[in-house]
Amino acid sequence: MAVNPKEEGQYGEAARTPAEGVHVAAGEALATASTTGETIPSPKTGDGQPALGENALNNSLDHARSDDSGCVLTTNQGVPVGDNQNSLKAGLRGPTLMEDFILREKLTHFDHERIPERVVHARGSAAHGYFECYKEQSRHTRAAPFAKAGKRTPVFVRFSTVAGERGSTDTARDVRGFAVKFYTDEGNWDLVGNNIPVFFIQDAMKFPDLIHAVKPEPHNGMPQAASAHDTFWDFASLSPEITHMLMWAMSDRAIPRSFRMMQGFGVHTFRLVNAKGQSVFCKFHWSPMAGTYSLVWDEAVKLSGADSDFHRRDLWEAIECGAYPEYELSFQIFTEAQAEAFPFDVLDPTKLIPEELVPLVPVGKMVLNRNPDNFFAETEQVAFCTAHIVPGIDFSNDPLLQGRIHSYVDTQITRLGGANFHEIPINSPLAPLHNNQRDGIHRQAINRGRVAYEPNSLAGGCPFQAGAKGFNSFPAATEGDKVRGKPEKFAEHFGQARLFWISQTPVEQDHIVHAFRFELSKVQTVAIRKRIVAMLRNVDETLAQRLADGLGLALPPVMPRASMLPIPTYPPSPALSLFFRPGKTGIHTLRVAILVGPGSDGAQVRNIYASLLADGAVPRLAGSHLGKVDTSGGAPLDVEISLETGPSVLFDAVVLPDGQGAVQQLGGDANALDFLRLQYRHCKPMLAVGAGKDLLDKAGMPVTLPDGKPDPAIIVAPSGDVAKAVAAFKKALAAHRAFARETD
Ligand code: HDD
Repeated sequence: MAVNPKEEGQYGEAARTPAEGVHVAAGEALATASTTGETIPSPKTGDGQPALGENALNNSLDHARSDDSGCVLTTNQGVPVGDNQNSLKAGLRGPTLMEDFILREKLTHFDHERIPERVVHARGSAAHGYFECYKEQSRHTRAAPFAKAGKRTPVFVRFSTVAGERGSTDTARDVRGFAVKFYTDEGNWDLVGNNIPVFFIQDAMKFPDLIHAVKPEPHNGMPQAASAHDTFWDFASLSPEITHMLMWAMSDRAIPRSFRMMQGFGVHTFRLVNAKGQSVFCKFHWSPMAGTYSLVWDEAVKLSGADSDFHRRDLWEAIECGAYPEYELSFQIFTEAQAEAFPFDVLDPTKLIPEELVPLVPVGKMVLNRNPDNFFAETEQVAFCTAHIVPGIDFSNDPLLQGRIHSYVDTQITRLGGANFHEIPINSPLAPLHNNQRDGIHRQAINRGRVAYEPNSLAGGCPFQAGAKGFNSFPAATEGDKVRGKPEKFAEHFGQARLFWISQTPVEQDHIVHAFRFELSKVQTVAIRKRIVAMLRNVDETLAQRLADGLGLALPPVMPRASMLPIPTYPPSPALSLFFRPGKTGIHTLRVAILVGPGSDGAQVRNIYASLLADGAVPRLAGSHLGKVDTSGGAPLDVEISLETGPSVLFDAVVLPDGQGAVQQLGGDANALDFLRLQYRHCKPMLAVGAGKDLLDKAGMPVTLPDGKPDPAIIVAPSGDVAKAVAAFKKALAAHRAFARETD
């Protein structure tokens, strides 16, 4: 049975539904309580369930979908193939014949299966969904997605890491891409953003240098998916404009717990333009309903070994089980006159606009409700381009954005093999497409008629210009000489880096210091380490001193500043802390291991399991090995995950139920003891019932904080009625971690 009752309709006609038993939806296991034997309805986030078939993009892709059920194997020419096991030979032991067109077609196609990976953001995961407008925004923009309250626009979203190659790990310290393609009534709009609101550099001219520095070093191809190497920090230490971004990249923002738990930002200042042609500036912000949460560094490193697809799997499974990721879109609107008064330049992408200065106005939400059918056809071939804007949106003069307008279309020509990449189904607009562009490699459209030019009389002047109804660039005034240079405010690099630092909680500050220390300890050239510390002295002396101590360096002289302007001072911005946006979805989708063994209290385990499941969490029975274990009461339990394959980092929390026998077995299992130590070290909630507490003792886990106060996320309860303890555990789980315990 499909877990998501709406899912059937999303895949077109019933005929395409795989036969019973052929296919098990990934979420099915998730919603089936194997211990109770009951099927629990899938957990849902929010109320944004689309009606069947409502996702307009779904229908538009139908013509390209292919399903082989019940079909005969054919060549690419549709010729039925009699034997797909043996090539054609001259005699059983003889040479293969040239005429074997079936073998040759098969091998030729295989030989050309790969396309170049993206030069950056090569590794990514994507999903379909829709954007729903809360309230029409015609005062500011005529863009179609914001035309009416309740209006839904189909979207395709790809999340990515920047530096790693296509097969690299998900949990590298890196910026995450957050690219959204809106299939609007007036053409495709791509909002190609990141999970961090600022960028490394100020001008597109520097982008190839930045990427050459951060990618694996060219002589030996190392390291993979990591900025912790000399070339990156060499570039960074000589580019003070990077300072603000470094603060974000060294924070836990760069190791999100999930794509579902990170913000997204358009980064640049854009323009909104209304139907009267009036314009305001705007920054775009996505905020996840599940809250902003991150991994801790040691966990991220270990996750790379335990499951290098951690984020991809998390996104896929959440959607399969109907816990649709949701993000709220907000505008941050300001006028040119306001912008003039800011102590920074709004065209400088290394600067953000504090929310306290210009508040966020929520305008709608995005719901991701369908996984792609085919990774290559959709996730790999999707082409995002900042040049793809629609009437109602326009560019600013941000020099980074201006360069991007060129680069994205350009790169697709190599990556997707020509100028017709817009005809690949995932890239095709839902809006009608009519122009006089013709031919080119892999052209799909069969354009009729003899007219492919404009003006014409032979085709009645069609297709005709849309005039005022079409896209018309906002007539922004320009002035000045042709010049290679930067405005003065661009040269001030430290005010907002300091703002970020002072807006972090002490835990977040600690993590930033540790991340700098880790990265620079990997750097071999001492002069580079010193330059970074010298640079950070412009941000905060304590930060620089702590880093110098961590690297065993004497504090170097402060790095001279490029600008003579005073460093602007900002009041702390609470919104810049990760903890500012707690989740609204409770314990939904959080993974809890219940460690069981022979003699576990079966009834208690079943109760806890069902209670967690009822609130949308994902409980799992974990044990020394797979198979059934006898319980102290009731039917045996089925161990779903062995501790060997399901280490601590794959779980958000742990439950140790009562049962002396289980404690005995697990207490002698190094995997179980490691599991507990890492849960503890990574500050995760723990519930120990009855004898379960003995296991904590065996692993050497204190249940109090270093100052003697009780650990808020270690709940110890006597056996018997555990309802109160489970409630306290759920509360701790909803908060994700208890950093008060942190020992690192
Ligand atoms: Fe970029 C991909 C985001 C600056 C050139 N970029 C790419 C993707 C994201 C971003 C999310 C992956 C899209 C996908 O999933 O397919 N890039 C950003 C942001 C930037 C930024 C938020 C700064 C604010 N990028 C940037 C500059 C340039 C590029 C300055 C070049 C001048 N980016 C590219 C690219 C990529 C790309 C080379 C690689 C693959 C692709 O475009 O389709 O053209």
